[in-house]
Amino acid sequence: MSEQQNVVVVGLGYIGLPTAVVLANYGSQVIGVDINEANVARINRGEIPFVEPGLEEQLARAVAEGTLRATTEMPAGDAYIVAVPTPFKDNYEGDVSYIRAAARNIAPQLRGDELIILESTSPPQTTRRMAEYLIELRPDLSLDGLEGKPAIHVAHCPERVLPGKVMEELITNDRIIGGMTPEATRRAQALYATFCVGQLLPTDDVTAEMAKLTENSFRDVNIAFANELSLIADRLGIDVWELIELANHHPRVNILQPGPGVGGHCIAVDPWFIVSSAPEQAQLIRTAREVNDAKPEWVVQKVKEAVEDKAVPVVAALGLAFKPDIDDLRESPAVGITQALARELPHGTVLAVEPHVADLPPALQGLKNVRFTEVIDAIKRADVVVLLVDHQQFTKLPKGILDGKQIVDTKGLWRPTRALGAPVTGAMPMVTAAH
Ligand code: SAJ
Repeated sequence: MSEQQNVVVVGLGYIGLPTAVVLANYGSQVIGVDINEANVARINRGEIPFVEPGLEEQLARAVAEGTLRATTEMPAGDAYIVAVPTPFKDNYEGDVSYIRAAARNIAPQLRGDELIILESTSPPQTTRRMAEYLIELRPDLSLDGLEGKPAIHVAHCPERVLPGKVMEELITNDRIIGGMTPEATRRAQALYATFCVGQLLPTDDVTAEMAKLTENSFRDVNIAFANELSLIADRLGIDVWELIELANHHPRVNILQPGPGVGGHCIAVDPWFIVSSAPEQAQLIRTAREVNDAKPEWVVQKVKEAVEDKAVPVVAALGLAFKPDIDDLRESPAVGITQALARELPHGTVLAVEPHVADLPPALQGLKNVRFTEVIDAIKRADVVVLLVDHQQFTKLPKGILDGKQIVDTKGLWRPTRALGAPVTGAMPMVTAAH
């Protein structure tokens, strides 16, 4: 693949940096661009600005071999990969301002014949709008090579890697390659083929955008189903985890797990891009988002009910991360629940436990009645223990430590196990008086 040796990666975050590193180690000459000067300096020293297994060694190698360098100034290149954030605005529409800013910086560098790939998860038709914006800024170029104007080749190739396994999944995952033209698809396939051993599935740009959003919406809708079941089961006084386990014995049923809500920066965000692009049609996807977003408040109410008779309640909130066994607290329902408990129980104390971080996150710092506490100490002091994340650590508690405590177990981690098929011995409501 000689025609695209100079690759510019725009945005050196959780996706852009690993992508730049992998490209550099698989034969491309890569320049990474980011507005964060401190991170650019760090990367040029071979140091990573965030934790991702395997990234540091590979970055150090690319920097040492001179195949990757970082800068704050947009250079010229044969191919550009845009991997900038696409958050959502207050009205749930996708905020594409970082993509437009990237396009504004790329436009003056173009000579014609470049490949420009958008990797950021984006609302449908964003790639198209980015391409039109580039042509607006550079009317001497075109998207089709007609009228004697040199063409630029634009594609959407969404990232689908799982945080924590990025370096592996970048190489092994299949990829969707959505070119605006067959030539753009062909060139993007050739670029990803330099490092990706998965299938490179050709399609158009809008289908590629929707495929990424659809994957995360599928998961969101299925988690919402589990979360709704947890509310129904609680009302009926049955154990939702047993219910799901039994239903999943059906050969065509595979229900996900309920929890305190859906966190992270993908699944709780991406479905809104579909909803805002087709609000009348996206009924189920919207409702699923609402069901999942309402779950934290339901958990807060359960804790409040459990401490009703306590003049000065002490609540141990176990876990702050957005999923088990990681240190990532972004968009975590556990943080929101802990914050709400502190607000709604001003006369009480919330003992926040998170074994994967060194201190309380900014959202909880400065709250007078929240204390960052070690797990055993927190449980011993608490009237109510609310389990928010099913970290490994919380499965290995000393025997009897939960005796006499009120428990709100949002992950079913401490439910008494009952052999399937054994007679039902009693309902296991969400809140129990003792364990
Ligand atoms: N969750 C549940 N119940 C479940 C499964 C998950 O409540 O049965 C919760 C988790 O606790 C967490 C949230 O959902 O709060 C999301 O976690 P996750 O592990 O489902 O997904 P993410 O956000 O870490 O990564 C997802 C992945 N997408 C899919 O699995 C379809 C990943 O492959 C994507 O690359 C990533 O989003 C992304 O960047 O879009």
